Amino acid sequence: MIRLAATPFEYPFELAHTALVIIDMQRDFVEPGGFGETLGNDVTRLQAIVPTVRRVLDAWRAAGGRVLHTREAHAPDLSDCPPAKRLRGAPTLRIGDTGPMGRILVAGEPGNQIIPELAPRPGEWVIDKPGKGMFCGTQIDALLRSHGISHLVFMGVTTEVCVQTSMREANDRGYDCLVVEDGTESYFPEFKTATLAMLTAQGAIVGWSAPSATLIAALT
Ligand code: C5J
Repeated sequence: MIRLAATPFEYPFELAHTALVIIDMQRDFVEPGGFGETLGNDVTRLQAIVPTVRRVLDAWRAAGGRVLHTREAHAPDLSDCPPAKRLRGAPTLRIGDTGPMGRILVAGEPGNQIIPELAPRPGEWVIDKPGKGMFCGTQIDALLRSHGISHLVFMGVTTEVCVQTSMREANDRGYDCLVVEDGTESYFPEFKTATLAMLTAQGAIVGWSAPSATLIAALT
């Protein structure tokens, strides 16, 4: 049992029953020319966390923990993309349009791949999800339960969209969840700060948070 110093109080977890979940560290969000930039965002903010995410991932792998990578991805025929999601707002390119990294947010396209620094290794789970939350339209819950996973440690992007939505969905399904504070980022710094506060408030109403250094020290 690892007893991690965390906010708002200690987070105890067994490595054998915990998965490290890395949300959507794909080129669509982190590199210029992808979905994130089509929405008008400065993607360099998200690039800044890559070394931290890699350090935690390395420590987790070395400790022998399970890893789940997600990608926000739609089928090439967009049959799993609600028209409301595609048509909302005024992005420079819409989901399914062709940009410099291939079709925006479409499975199999260059932009949909996880960035090379964090590339999944054989044996790690890689799940495409059509929604912001990782349980919507996926078999993730069955996968985790069949492997006895009861605890989830989250990193990835963006804090207030896919990370927060996935953590809330997981909390409602009974998983004990922690987010790595410097292993997640938003295009909007104030949204990240507010998200970490609201997830951990009211006695960990959604879950816990801790810095990467604390987690890495506990794993090694
Ligand atoms: C967004 C995500 N922000 N992965 N997706 O649209 O957070």
